[in-house]
Amino acid sequence: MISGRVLRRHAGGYLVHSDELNAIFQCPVRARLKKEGVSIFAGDLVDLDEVEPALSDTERGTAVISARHQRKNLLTRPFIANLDQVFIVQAIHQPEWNALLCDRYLVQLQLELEHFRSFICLNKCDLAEKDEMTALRNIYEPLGYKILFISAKTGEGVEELKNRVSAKTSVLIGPSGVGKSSIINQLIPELELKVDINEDLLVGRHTTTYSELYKVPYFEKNGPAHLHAGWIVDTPGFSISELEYPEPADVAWQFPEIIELAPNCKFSNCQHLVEDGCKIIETLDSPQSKIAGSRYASYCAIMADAQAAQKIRKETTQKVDVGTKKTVGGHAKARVLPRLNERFRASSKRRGRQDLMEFRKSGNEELEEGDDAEDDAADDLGT
Ligand SMILES: Nc1nc2c(ncn2[C@@H]2O[C@H](COP(=O)(O)OP(=O)(O)O)[C@@H](O)[C@H]2O)c(=O)[nH]1
Ligand SMILES: [Mg+2]
Ligand SMILES: [Zn+2]
Repeated sequence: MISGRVLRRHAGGYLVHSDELNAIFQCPVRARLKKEGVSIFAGDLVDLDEVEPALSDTERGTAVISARHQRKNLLTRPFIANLDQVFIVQAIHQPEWNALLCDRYLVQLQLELEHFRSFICLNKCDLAEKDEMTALRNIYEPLGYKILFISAKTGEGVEELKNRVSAKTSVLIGPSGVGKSSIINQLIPELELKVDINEDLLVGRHTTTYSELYKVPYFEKNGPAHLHAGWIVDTPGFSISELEYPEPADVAWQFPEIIELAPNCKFSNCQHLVEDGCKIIETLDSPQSKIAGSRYASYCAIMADAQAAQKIRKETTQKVDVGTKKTVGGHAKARVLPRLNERFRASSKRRGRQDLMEFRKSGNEELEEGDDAEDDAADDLGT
């Protein structure tokens, strides 16, 4: 039995890389796993059976995925399993630095992933002034977030990035146009990812419309004596509004500088928004404040969204009580689910999927369509 790493979906199955055999296999999934509702995403580690090596260089070997290993973690936008690190990529200019987007990602990642490290990766530093970079470093590094300044154009900082991604599984996330594909091209020149083209218009091979793990070779400075492969994933850009909203009570915990001061607030359930005796609000005006204005603004914006989403969730629950329902599943396997408010619906695909999974687990019935529904959900979320 050999094991492998799922690189991406392909032709109704998956492309799986075996480190042991140093080869990529085209692998369907054993029917039993499908029945059990075991999901498989890029980055998953799997067992392979019935391994048939390729007979020539121009074709791929085949194998069958017979088991999925326990995951270390799972990113849901897009779905990628077993990440060691996430690089939040932005530019300072073109497009302009967006503090809320960065902070929103940090919150999201911290709530969603375990056992991982996040970095802020500022690309296009050839277009930025030194003091702009210093200002950002002064905000984030005291909080424990390392910033990497790089330029995919001039190559500045790329060596450090190479060192960081070696022997690890990493993903680049961030809005369109900040240079994610350009960075990966610097790391793996032979890949030639398409750059600077509206991704919506593309359906070709190397467009970022699905998640795929790419192998990053790592050469030590004094020659290619020592080879540690890393894995890196490019992602399409997406906007804040597509992220799932956290519970309001969880938000403050994701801001280290707020949590440090919160015990001094007058009320133990202080939300640090408008309350009397709030130490966070008090300190904002002081010149020694450890809380950057931009970070507090992000906190307020994320709280506002989280509260609005919570309100919608409550209303939705009530609506279900008065019987607003929809049917999913089709055929004789239909199941009634609450119909969700328009705004909440997009962010609740994951929940819908969980419902589906639970339904299958509870399952005296096989929900074959479930697999498609799940894949579609993954597709929707991944594009
Ligand atoms: N000046 C400058 N331009 C860059 C840099 N990196 C990427 N670009 C340009 O930014 C545009 C978007 O890059 P792309 O890699 O497609 O961004 P993605 O949408 O995040 O994958 C392209 O025109 C790149 O040539 C950089 O470091 N400096
Ligand atoms: Mg791209
Ligand atoms: Zn407070």
